[in-house]
Amino acid sequence: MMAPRGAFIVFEGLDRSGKTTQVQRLVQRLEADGRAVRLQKFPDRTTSIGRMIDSYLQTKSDLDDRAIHLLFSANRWECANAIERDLAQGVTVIADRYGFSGIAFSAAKGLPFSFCLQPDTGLPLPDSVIYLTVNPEVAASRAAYGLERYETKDIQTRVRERFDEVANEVQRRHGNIWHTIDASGSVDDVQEKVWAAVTSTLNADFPSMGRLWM
Ligand code: DGP
Repeated sequence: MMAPRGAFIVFEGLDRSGKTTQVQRLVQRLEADGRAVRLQKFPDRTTSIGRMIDSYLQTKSDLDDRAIHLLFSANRWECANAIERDLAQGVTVIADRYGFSGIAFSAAKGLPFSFCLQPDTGLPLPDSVIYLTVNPEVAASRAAYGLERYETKDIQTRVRERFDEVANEVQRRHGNIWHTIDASGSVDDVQEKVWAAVTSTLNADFPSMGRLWM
């Protein structure tokens, strides 16, 4: 008999929402539970496309808004086969960001929503999206805010508004896969909420692999 496929769980959130800490803790907890897990960070800055993105984010280079949007998407596509392969082998794949950030950040800069969706159409569809919200004042007061291109309160406020539109679009096209979690509390409190959302996904019968925006 074929092993059941792994779950694909995506984390999204504003910068400094504590997303990376939560993702690392979740991976450790799933491993302690005996699951095969792989963490996939986006942007994946290790590839040659990823290095161009890294240089852009660190404001070492400038790029047209559409060009950088397409590079972020290309960076997801170059990792898509490995994600599908792992899922098929029963590995749980956790992504720290995915195409939903791409839309929220690029739409916040003024690109049309329909343009932003297009290049990601057909990517592996997550079984669950965990979106960590935190109000922009709380985010701004957390450590190391302001080091990269998008880390200003003004941009984060606009990104937050765009994420609400993205959540609506996901609901409309893909049903109830989006979980919004308030991440203003302590790391432990947030972790418990994340764990509840993740275990409800893992315990459900997830369908065969879907395609984003299709
Ligand atoms: P991180 O490595 O998680 O700190 O994310 C890097 C930054 O890049 C963060 O400010 C969010 C932004 N970002 C992530 N994905 C995309 C994308 O697809 N498009 C755009 N424009 N920005 C993105």
